[in-house]
Amino acid sequence: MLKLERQKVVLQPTGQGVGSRARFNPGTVREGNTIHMLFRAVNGDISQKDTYISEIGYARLDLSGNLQQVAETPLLSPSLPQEVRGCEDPRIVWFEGRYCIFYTAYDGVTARVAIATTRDFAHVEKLGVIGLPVWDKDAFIFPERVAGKIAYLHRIEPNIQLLFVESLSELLDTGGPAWQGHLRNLAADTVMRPAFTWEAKKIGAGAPPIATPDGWVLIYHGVDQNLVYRAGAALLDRENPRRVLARLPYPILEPEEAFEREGDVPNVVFPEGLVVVGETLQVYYGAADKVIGLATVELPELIAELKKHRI
Ligand code: BMA
Repeated sequence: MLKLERQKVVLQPTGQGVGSRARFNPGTVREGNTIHMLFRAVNGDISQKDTYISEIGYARLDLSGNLQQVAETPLLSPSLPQEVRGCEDPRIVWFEGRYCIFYTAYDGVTARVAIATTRDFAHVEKLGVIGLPVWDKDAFIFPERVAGKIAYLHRIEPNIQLLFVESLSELLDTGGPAWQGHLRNLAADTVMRPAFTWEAKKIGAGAPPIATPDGWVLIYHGVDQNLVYRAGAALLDRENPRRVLARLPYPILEPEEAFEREGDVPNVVFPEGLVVVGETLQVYYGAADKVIGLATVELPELIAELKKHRI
């Protein structure tokens, strides 16, 4: 079995600044020799639900995952009615000239997907919230068009679905034909369903996938019936990513270390950011809803292992 190799805790709360009590679930993107990271940041106490509201903070790392800077103010904070209870779980994609940020907008009742864009991680524009009447999260677009279209992966529990659209505005228009057709054909548009005991309750994608000649490498999370969160890996067809080419039957990372087992929510590893450095795949993940860890694997080894588990 192939497992991710833990490297270190890269970011944790210090009692001060953005995310003074919890810094977790990081989206990442590489720009040259810099890694931009956005993370879920909480200043409140999880035992007092009315103070437990997330914002999204920014940090910069070098290519070894060493922290260079944490911004003093959050990049995204609740301002829309759909996110009064928090902006959570950011994923970042460089797409057609700017960074697109996909995050969870939570109003205390329903979690939805919101989109924002930035060029510099200092100024940000909120494009809006995808207004489905159901709980929907764990979403992002692929980093490049697939067969000319924007490929959008999301999770209406307990499965992972994929929608093709022409534009981000079409993605925000849930009343439009693309979304309406998708909702009518949700079963056919489903990419992955829980298949193994360790992911029996629900699965959700993870991090925007990495393009390789063998297909898209997707890292996702699986939740078991005891609410333990683990990380899994799959390979999706390059031209038709609704087709799963391979999927590992076992998790590649699971809560084992103290910082993954104990925190605000126990027994959680929650990958949201991938960075490729040479042949190494870096996986950035939230641990126990408290801190951020880095684990790695050699990309050729992961692909070779995936190929042993073709579907
Ligand atoms: C999910 C999200 C994540 C969190 C996980 C475990 O539903 O809220 O932000 O890490 O639960 O608590």
